[in-house]
Formats: sequence, structure tokens, C-alpha cells
Amino acid sequence: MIAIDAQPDAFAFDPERTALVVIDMQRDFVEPGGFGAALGNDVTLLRAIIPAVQQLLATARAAGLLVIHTRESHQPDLSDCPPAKREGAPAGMRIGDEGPMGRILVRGEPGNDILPEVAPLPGEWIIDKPGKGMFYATGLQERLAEQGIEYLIFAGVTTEVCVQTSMREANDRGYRCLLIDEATESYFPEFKQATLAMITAQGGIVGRVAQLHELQRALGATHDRD
Ligand code: C5J
Repeated sequence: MIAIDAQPDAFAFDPERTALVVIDMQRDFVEPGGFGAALGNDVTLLRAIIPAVQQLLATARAAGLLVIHTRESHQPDLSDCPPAKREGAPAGMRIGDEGPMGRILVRGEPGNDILPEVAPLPGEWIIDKPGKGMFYATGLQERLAEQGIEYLIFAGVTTEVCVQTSMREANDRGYRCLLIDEATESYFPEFKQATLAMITAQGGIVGRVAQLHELQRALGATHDRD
């Protein structure tokens, strides 16, 4: 077991039973012309975490962690997209509508791809999820159980939506969860800070939050010992 400094207290984990989960680093959320930008958001805020996510991926890969990437995505016929999920966005910018990078949040469309800068490597898992949370309608829990995974390290976007929802789903299923501060972002900086506070409040009611260098130091040491 390894323990690293985190908020509200140390995060202890066994790397052999730990997976890194990178949530929804997709062109649709992070690139100009995508879903996020179409909704009026400043995507440069999200792009700023790309170097940190790259470093986190390199750290996890070097340490031999299972690496999982998620994509928020829907079937082309939208049979897995409840009408309530399409409502809210302006007409022409709804899920399934044609945008500058193809149909919004539809599987196989260019905008649905993971950013090339943080692309999955062969053998890493790609989980297509129709919801905000990574467990809903994905079969992920069974796959993690087969691998004996008990600890999950989170990164990605957006902090208060898909990252937080996935962490809460994981927490309810008994996983011990850690979020890496520099590797997650929101279109609304105050929402990110509020989410970190919510996760770590009440003795870490959802999980723990750590700085990237704490994880790098811990896994680097493990790697050297191996
Ligand atoms: C959103 C996400 N924000 N990946 N999706 O709708 O957080």
C-alpha cells in the first residue's frame, strides 16, 4: 500500500488494484466549435489541463495502472438519449443535431473523439457512456470487479458534471476515490472549487483530492523499487 498527501487526509491505495479514469476529454467539450463552445462556454479553460492530464497518463502508464477513458456519447438513433436530456440546449445545438464537428455527442462523429493529445493507447479501456456517470448503462462495475479494482483515480471534464457524477457513483459502489486537482476543470472555475469542497467535506464524503506531484512522487518511488 502507498499513502499520499491529500485532502481532507491521506489517500492510501494499492497500485495493483487501482485504475486511472480520464473522464470525457473529448473534442466536443474541449475544442472550439464543439458542443461546449456552442453552448457559450470558454473552452480555453478546459484546454489548460491537457498538459496535466498528459503527465498523469504518463505516470499511470509507467506504473502499470489500468487506464480507462470515458466518452459521453449516444447511439446514432438516439435510442439511449432520453428526451429530457436533449431539452435545455437551444434548437440546433441539442444532442444529435449537426454541428461543426458532426452530430453532437453521437458515437463515431469527429467531435465525439478523445483529444489526440490524450488519446488512449492500445489495450486501454474506452467506455462509452450515455449518462453523466460512468456506471450508468455501461457494464463498467462488472469489468472492474473482474480486474479486482478497488481504487479509482479521476481526472477530466467537467469537474462538477461528469467527473463528480462518476465519483459519486463510484463512492456508492464502494470504490475509494481520488481526484487530481490540476487534471480536472470546469467552464466555471467557481464550480470546480465548489466541487472539490463538496468531495472533501465531512471527512471526504465522496473521496479525496490530491496534487499531481504527490501521486507522481508516490508512483515514481514504486516504479523505482520494482
Ligand atoms: C457535460 C461532461 N458537462 N462531460 N458533460 O455535459 O461533464
